[in-house]
Amino acid sequence: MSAEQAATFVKPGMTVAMSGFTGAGYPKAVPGALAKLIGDEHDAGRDFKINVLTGASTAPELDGVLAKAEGMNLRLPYMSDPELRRRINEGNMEYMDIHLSHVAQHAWFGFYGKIDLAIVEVVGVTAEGDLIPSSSVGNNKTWLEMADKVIIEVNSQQSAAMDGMHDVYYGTALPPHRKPIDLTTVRDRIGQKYLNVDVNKIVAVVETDAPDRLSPFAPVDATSEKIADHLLGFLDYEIRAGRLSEKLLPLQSGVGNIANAVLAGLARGGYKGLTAYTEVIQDGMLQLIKDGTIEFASATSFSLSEAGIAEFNKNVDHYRDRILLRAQEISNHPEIIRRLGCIALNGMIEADIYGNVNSTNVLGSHVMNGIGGSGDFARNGYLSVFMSPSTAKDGKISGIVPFASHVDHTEHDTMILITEQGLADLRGLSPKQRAQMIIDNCAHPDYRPLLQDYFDRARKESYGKHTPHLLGEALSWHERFRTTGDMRPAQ
Ligand code: 0RQ
Repeated sequence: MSAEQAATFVKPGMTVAMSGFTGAGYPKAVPGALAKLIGDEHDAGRDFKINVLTGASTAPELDGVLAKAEGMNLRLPYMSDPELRRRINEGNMEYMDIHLSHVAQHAWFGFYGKIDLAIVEVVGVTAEGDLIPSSSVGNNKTWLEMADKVIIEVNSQQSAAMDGMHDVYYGTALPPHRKPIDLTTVRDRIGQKYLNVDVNKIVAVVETDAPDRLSPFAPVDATSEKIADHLLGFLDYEIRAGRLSEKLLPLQSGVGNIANAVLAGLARGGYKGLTAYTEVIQDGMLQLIKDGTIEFASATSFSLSEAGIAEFNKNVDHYRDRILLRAQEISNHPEIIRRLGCIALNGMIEADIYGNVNSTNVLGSHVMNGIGGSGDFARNGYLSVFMSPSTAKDGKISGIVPFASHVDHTEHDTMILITEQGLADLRGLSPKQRAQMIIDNCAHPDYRPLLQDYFDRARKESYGKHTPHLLGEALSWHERFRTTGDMRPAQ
């Protein structure tokens, strides 16, 4: 049926679970028709808002249109749409930022209530009535199982050659009946190619022919290149120290320009035969798979630019043997991440002198995208690395601050911090040793003396001397930025 007809199955107050992960595999047509319907209802003076659950971020055709229509009461988990971000930060709707590995199980635990409807994009439907997953798997298995009703969008623009690239695991259970997940290498297939669906729940099938959101990346700049070089130097050091082999351990790479640039940098490192156990395959990773730097990658979605999609479609047979897409509860599963010993590489907004990392909230209050899977990997990885330029907004903001204005990853989860200034290896160090290393190696020269001054005074005047802080001053840099537009004090 048409998207307009299908959208009429959505009623005010419903919890609607949709496909989509980092701009891939989200429904392209029904959300737009729904936004129109919501707009019409609002014009007629009637309230119409829904709760929207997804895998991760989607695109303007989903988050953007529903945000513009003021159609969402609650949204979870990770998002990156500017319209949606604006409304969340204006305080006009609720947003819950949740570890991506938690979403499916929390839904099963009943933490989000009943799921009324699932809207899921697929590449096709098999003769047996199974669904061929699209460019992301995300939480689709859970949404199809839990929802009362299901709308399927069949997108003919998604490459049919993706058939067979998915591994959907149906072995998860609820505590106390859980069993170990038998995945011991990144290549292991533990599930099935297709998603199951109870056909009796399907109320609509909508055909679409539209591309995924195309994710352009900033060209690799000198700052990102320096960050990548510090990381490469560190990996080399670890190999020489005998803590890593030349094949490293499975890489996880976060989203964003820095992460993409770091992956491109790995190609320069001369590695061959690496593996990835990650969430997202960005352009940088596709390139590494193409040139043999990475020989196998497991993820839950693609997030490619136009050029990346063209490259994938051109050489799909090459990629099909080297990529598996899994449900996000498996791609991000703590048990597996710890077993495989992933090297977690994620971006950050700021870190404090002790290594607490803020990935999500600018000035402690304005959410950027959400924690995504960074926490799943940072807590459980063999190594957890956080990277960022040492300053933001033309030097007016320091990426290294006395006290993080919001904490997503505690000091206990941060092993390595990298800025273009250098790398701080925090393993085996006490808080005061960590602070000195972060100030010396990662802070920008404009801010280094200020941080040193704060730390020196804190060591003398702090209430306790284990993690010295001047509480009245700890967030003063953020406050100064708010009032003067610059974290640096006026000269
Ligand atoms: O904003 O474009 O308006 O200038 O943040 O910053 O330096 O381009 O870095 O693209 O790597 O993103 C943490 C957001 C970094 C990302 C974050 C501003 C900066 C710019 C982007 P502008 P950069 P990146 C797996 C892992 C959490 C989720 C995650 C992220 C914009 O890495 O979302 O890791 N991580 N998931 O100017 C104010 C600061 C700032 C700042 C940067 N201190 N204050 N603004 N910015 N630092 C994938 C998934 O989970 C799906």
